[in-house]
Amino acid sequence: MTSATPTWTLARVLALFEQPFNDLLFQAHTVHRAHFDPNAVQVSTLLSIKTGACPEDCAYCAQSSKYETGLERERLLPLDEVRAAALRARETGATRFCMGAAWRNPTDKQLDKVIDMIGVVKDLGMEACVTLGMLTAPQAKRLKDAGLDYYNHNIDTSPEFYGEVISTRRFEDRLDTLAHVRDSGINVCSGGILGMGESRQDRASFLLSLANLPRPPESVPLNMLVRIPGTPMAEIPSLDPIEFIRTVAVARILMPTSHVRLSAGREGMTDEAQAWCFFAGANSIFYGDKLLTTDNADQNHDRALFDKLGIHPLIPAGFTPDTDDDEDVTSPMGGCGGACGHSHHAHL
Ligand code: SAM
Ligand code: DTB
Ligand code: SF4
Repeated sequence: MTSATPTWTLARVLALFEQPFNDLLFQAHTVHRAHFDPNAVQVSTLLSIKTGACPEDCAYCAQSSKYETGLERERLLPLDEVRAAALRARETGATRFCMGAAWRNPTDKQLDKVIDMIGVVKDLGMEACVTLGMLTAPQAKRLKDAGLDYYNHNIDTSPEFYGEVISTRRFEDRLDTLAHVRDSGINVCSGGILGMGESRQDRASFLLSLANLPRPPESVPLNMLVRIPGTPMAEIPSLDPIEFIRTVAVARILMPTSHVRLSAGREGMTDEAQAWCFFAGANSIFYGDKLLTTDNADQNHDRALFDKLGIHPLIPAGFTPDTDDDEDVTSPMGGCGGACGHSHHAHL
């Protein structure tokens, strides 16, 4: 007998959503335990390497040039600033460093600079991720050759709701970039935003689109909309946290081996809501004071939350921080060297 992978349809995904909360969470947690250490959470830190003045019109975004959000545009960060930020991220316990640029797509010259940045992050022994907008196949290949581990490119929402959010590029354009990333051998990071006024059916269709990619993404960021004053989404009513938790659970069931990341919007979530998300199958977070342009959950608070929940950071197999050249660098053990009694696990 072969073990059948369920073929998900929109009706079946909606049926998952509509179960009683306890049934859904039990199912999701069971799937989670079958594939992951339920107490390990992957920790990434974000840096905006090129902020603002983006030509796209994503209705949620602080960085779109189409809206008056009061954000100051910045030039591409110099390499030494990137290195300093990555080092700080490593010191505080992140194992992956993600760099985002407010571009529709990078030029080849811009890519040269990003490739240097990837080299710097890899030299620090960290996993590297970038999100630069649309890519061509040769550009994806260049990033792979530079040692890039993950490329983030979100589908953002369902194909049906997409037109309400962005008009300057198509859903299919996103899929093309994801295919180039996949074909190059880079791990795919793709997810989206919840709470943009989409329906539950849209949330189901959004997750189904990710699960039905030729291969599901290795990493699935789920962002709760951060309402940015000046954008068309500034006044959207907030999504019920219970519905957000349900969405995490459905993502876990549909994509059993993907890392599901609690991304933007954690700052506005209670500890209890985050704890439920971890139970439902979320096993990655953005950690650090800032996301790209907005504040993230406080680092001390995150450390305390991990302690309260008995969660430890996941140390990836290839994580080999080379501390020789950095006098003030502590290890991903958080600097205690095991002296605090957590020697069998790293902690933040
Ligand atoms: N410019 C590139 C692009 O869009 O492909 C990369 C950076 S972009 C800021 C990365 C992702 O961040 C977006 O696709 C979106 O899912 C998420 N994001 C941006 N602004 C957000 C907000 N206000 N609230 C929640 N998520 C947001
Ligand atoms: C993703 O899905 N979320 C991150 C990352 N990918 C690049 C970005 C969140 C941005 C939140 C709004 C801001 O800080 O501007
Ligand atoms: Fe530009 Fe990315 Fe923001 Fe869209 S989400 S406006 S592409 S920076």
